[in-house]
Amino acid sequence: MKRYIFSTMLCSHILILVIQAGAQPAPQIVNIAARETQSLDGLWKTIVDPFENGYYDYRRMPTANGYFQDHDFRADKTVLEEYNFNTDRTLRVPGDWNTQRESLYYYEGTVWYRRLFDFTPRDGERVFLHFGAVNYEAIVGLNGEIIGSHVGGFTPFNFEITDYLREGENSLVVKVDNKRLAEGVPTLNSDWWNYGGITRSVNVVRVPDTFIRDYSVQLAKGSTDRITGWIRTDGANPPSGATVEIPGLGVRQAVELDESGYGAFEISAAPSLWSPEDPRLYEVKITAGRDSVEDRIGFRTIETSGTDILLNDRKIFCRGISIHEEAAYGSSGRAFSREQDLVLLNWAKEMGCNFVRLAHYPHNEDMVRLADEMGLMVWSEIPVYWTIQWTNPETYLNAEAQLTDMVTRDRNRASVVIWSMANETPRSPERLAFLSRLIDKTRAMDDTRLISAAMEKESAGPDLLTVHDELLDLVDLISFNQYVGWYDGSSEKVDRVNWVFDRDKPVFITELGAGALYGNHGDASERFTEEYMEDMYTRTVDMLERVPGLAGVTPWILKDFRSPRRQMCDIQDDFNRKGLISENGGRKKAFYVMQKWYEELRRRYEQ
Ligand code: GCB
Repeated sequence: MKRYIFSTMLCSHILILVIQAGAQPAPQIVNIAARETQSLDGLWKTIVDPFENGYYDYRRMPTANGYFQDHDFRADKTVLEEYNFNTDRTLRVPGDWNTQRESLYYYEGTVWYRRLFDFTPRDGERVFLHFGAVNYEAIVGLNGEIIGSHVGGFTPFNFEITDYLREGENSLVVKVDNKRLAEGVPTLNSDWWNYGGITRSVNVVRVPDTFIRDYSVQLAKGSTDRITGWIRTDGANPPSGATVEIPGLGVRQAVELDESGYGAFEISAAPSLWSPEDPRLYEVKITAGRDSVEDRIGFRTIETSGTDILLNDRKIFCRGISIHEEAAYGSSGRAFSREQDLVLLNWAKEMGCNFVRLAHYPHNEDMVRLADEMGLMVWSEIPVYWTIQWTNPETYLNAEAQLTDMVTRDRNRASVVIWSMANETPRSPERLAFLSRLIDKTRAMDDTRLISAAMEKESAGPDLLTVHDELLDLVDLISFNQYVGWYDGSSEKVDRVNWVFDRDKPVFITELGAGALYGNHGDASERFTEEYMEDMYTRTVDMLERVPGLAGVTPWILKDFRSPRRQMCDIQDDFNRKGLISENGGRKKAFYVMQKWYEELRRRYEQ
């Protein structure tokens, strides 16, 4: 690829062409943890740049001639030059900037990050730069040259940097911009904190010239004794064959690769099936030419039959909870480590869950891998939330890219049983067309999991509720959010409400809840007290027992989480208070209502 100097502002129109002409990330390399990596986590130097002094992107600052608006800013040297990074102001990577520096608490804009690192090239190797996630837009420069850009705050991306690296010291600069955009995914409006920053780990990844980039290993749809999958290598002259080994099953299978480096396989094997009670994972080793990669994979089936969800052919009830990817204790903030994830998932376990809804975007990879190990089924979703620009082709491509990256990263995780397309999106023909395309795309990538979306309820008569949504014909579940007893009437209404559905599919309530400040006590009729929340949940449990075909529920939400929409002083203080647990670990009374009900359900279903 032809290169242009990142820092030469006079060439900025060329630079913009480079970005627009698709300095896109390379196809995603899966299972980075199993690779030889050099971690770039740690303290990075930073410059906060709300006016975009360092770099103007004319797509956001259009002028008549398409050049920069204010020529005063066109210095020869930009913030990309070393002397401007002569600062002690650092931010930790991974991490959001909002909870690391007080002045950035509400900040939405650009922060430049720089990190120096030493590198020693080796023959026969290719090198990639892998980001777990950057929210929202990242433009990446290495040694003064742009290597590419990425949009979307919750999915991994990687660039090949083999030809950009220098022996010795290298300078990596990332422009991170978390400004909300009307055409973005999510769009301007949401109910969670727009944490900016390099929010997940950054790694330099070394792989052989031709390497295993991606693979799928899972039970064939509907089968418990056939493992199917494929392997995809990347690089010139791929080997003609690969091997899949699963020592725990005595499997060693040769796989033929075609000229493009792709090969599919099918293996007869009868693994012990993964389930919440017995989350069995098998060591899997894939070898192709000089490359090999190891993973731990579980095998299970997931299907529906009428109103039942069947895991390994057995009817289950999904005792779930919704979770935002936010750390408990301390300054809260975006969760990024296994330890932080473990706190959240252990709380879900303590409540009696066998299922988690990872809302409202793909969480970090550790979360899903831990769910695999701990026996928690996962609902995974992309941030197509509320009112996306349904007719904007760029918005569609953005959503599809996030979906594709989520499925690519997690398709080998047994815990993930549901891919969800959207949350509470108002009905319209344009939205239906948009979501249908996403559904088709998902089924083409993975026909083994259930597909859904969190829809909205509607009235079907006095105190009678239902879901009427054209999407119901395309998805596997009747899944929807409902807040009877909170946004819809007060607690007494819960007792009166009944539900009716006109589809023979499992019903899944993806949200319900009420807000309470932990430690705020009062009468059960007083909103935001623990007593109101407890009473509302107690009545809701009775209502749930009346919902025909109910196969799962994920109340909103495990932990109080930050949201700029939540401004009630001394109660909310920037936190959505619907958590069953406070941000510092206080179990609210309603937590025990759910725990008790889930224990009953567990016994009932003997899970
Ligand atoms: C919803 C949204 C969720 C909000 C929640 C609330 O329906 O899906 O993102 O946080 O309600 O608390 O209002």
